[in-house]
Amino acid sequence: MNDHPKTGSKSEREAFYDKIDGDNLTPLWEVMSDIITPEPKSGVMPYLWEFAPTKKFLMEAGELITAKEAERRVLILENPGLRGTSQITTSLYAGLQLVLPGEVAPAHRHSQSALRFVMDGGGAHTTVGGEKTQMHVGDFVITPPMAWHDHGNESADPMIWLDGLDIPMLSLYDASFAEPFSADEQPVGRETGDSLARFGANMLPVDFEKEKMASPIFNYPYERSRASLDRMERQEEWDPCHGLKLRYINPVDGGFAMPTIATFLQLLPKDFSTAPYRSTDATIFTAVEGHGQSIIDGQTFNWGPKDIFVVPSWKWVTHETEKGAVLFSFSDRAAQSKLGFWREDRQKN
Ligand code: 1HN
Repeated sequence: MNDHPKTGSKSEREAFYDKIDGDNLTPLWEVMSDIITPEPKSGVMPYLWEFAPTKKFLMEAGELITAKEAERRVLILENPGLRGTSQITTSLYAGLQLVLPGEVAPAHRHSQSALRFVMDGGGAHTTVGGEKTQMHVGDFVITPPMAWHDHGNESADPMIWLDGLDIPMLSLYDASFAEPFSADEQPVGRETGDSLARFGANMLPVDFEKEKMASPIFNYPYERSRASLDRMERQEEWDPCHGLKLRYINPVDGGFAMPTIATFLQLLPKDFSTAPYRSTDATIFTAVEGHGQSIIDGQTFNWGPKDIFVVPSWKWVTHETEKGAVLFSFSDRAAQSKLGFWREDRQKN
C-alpha cells in the first residue's frame, strides 16, 4: 500500500534544480530549515577587546594617517565570526576613534545614526546640527540621521571614543546616503548646553512638536547618569538579571534616544552575580568603572575599565563583580522593539 503519490527520485529532483537554476529559481524545501530556524542561530561570536592593546594600535594609526585624511580615524571592532563585513553584530558597526590634539574630523552627514561613548582623554568636542558639545569620559553623545557633524580636539590630550552605528541596518534596506559639508567645520549657531537646557530638565518647550525620531538631547553627560545610579544604589533594590539598569531615553516621547539603537547604563553592586539572561538583541558592553567577569554562552571574559565585549543574540549571559561596576551597553533593541520581534528570556534562580 502506498499513500503517497508518485514523486521524483533524488536524482530527478537534482536535475530539476539544475534546470531551473539558470532562470534564478531555487526550491524553498531544500533551504527552509536553514532560513527559518526554531531559534536564533547567530554567526556572531562572543568576544572581548582589551582597551590597552587596542589603544596602542590606535595611537600607531595616529602616526600613519591624520583624522582629516582618514575622514574618520577609526579601528573597526570586527566580530571574529563576521570578518570582512565591518560588523560587530549582524546589525551594528562599532569602532574606536582617535582625534589627536589640534585635529579636525571634517563635517559630513549620513543617513546612519551614530553614537559616541567617550572612553579616554578629555576636552575634545563634537558639533552636531550647529551645537558644539565638550566630550568627557562616560558621556553618551548622539548623531541623528542626516545631522551635520564634525569633531575637533582643542585639548592637549588625545581623545578616544567608541562609535556605534546602524550601518548594517541601512545596508540591509539599501538606504545609505552620505555627503560632505562645504567646509571642515560647520558653523556653530547655538550655545553649548542649549539642547540639554531645553530638553534635559524634565520639561519641554511649551509648543514643541516632535518632528524627528532621534532625541533632541545629543549629549547625555556621565555625571548626571552616574548620579542617578548612585542615588538608586542606596535603595538596594536589584534586578536579578541587571542589577540597576537605566535606559537612555528621548525625553519627547520616552522612547529610546536613537531610532534604531538602544543604549543603557547599569550598575552592578558589590559582590553581585546576575541571573542568566538572554535576548534577541546582540549587545555591545563596555565597562566604565570597576572589574568583573561575564560568562557568555559558557565562555568566561574578564573585564576592566574601557574593555569592550559583545554578547550575541539569544546566548545566555551572566555578569559578576566583587567591588562593583558600571557598564554602558548598546544594541539594536530600539529597532527590534519597533518592528515587533524583540524577545528576552530570564532564567529564574
Ligand atoms: C562616521 O561618520 C563617524 O562621524 C564615525 O565620527 C565612524 C563609520 C562609518 C561611516 C561614518 C563619525 C563612521 C562614520
